[in-house]
Amino acid sequence: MGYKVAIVGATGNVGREILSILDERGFPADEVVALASRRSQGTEVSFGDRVLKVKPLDQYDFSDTDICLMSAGGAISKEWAPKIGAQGCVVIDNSSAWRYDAQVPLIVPEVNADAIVGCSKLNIIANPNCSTAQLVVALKPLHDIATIKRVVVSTYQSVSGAGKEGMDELFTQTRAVFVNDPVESTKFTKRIAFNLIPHIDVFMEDGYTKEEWKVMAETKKILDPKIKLTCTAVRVPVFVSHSESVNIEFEKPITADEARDILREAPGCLVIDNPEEEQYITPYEATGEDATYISRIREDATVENGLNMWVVSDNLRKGAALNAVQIAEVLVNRKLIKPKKQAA
Ligand code: 11C
Repeated sequence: MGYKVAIVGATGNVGREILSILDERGFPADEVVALASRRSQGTEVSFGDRVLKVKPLDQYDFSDTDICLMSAGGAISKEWAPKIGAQGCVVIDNSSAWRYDAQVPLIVPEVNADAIVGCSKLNIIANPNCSTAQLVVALKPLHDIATIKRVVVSTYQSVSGAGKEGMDELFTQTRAVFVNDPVESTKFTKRIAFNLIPHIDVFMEDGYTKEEWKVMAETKKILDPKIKLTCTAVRVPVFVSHSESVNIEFEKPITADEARDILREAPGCLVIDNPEEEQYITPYEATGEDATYISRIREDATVENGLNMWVVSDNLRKGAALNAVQIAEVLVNRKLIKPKKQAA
């Protein structure tokens, strides 16, 4: 007997990706239900070779559903995740609504799967921000060996991080430039086509953006609160996959060769690093893939025990949908959840 799984936000970029990853990985689901707002009722979404008709969230009874994968924005999660959790259904939430709640585990399975145990009384598990997920997958194996003191990260984030509207705006603006039409910005604060924008999410009082704050706060919660981290987050005219330039200072010595060897063996990581043969990864190449790619590993001679590296991953997969499905797999594989139908 398998699990009953609901996807909230099934019509969005991440919801559709969750459906395709559940199918690709053969998740042990007997039934998969696609949910969204009433506006999307009746819309059809693909699940493998099947077509699911989207049902309205507010008319759905979660009492016989085991796992709810949620990706419908913070306001929906804030309101619905506790109600769904109270019906005995474990919510894996992709929004930022619950990530910083001390009662809610924030999980990247390659890094802190053990933190799921005794998951919150709320029955909510949070999925991190996309830029954090790929970063901690690459940092964790190095932290285990040489203890990270400080990280300086600059992100190059694709427009799909801002949803379908972000992708549409890059496409429309690019076409407008070619046909000499006026270029209008509605989703982003400035033009994104043939440009980049050092502003993702709102500005905070200290001058950082909320996106930058998220990377700092989440890395500490997932990996180690002692790590000092500073971030500059930049939107770039790329459709899918986020890239990061990462400068790390360690407590103990570590060479670029040692880091390469460690990362080659690390879960979720794929090292492509032979610049002489032009072997390094770009966001275009990482799209549709599951790995966190690491390239350009080199020593930083300006500090003691310093390394630089380039980290790229598909933000809709490892940064969102794949990580959420991997959390569900941990629940199943570690027998932390039993199908309700079997339990009855
Ligand atoms: C972006 N990282 O690229 C954001 C999207 O907290 O889950 C994901 C926001 C979040 O715009």
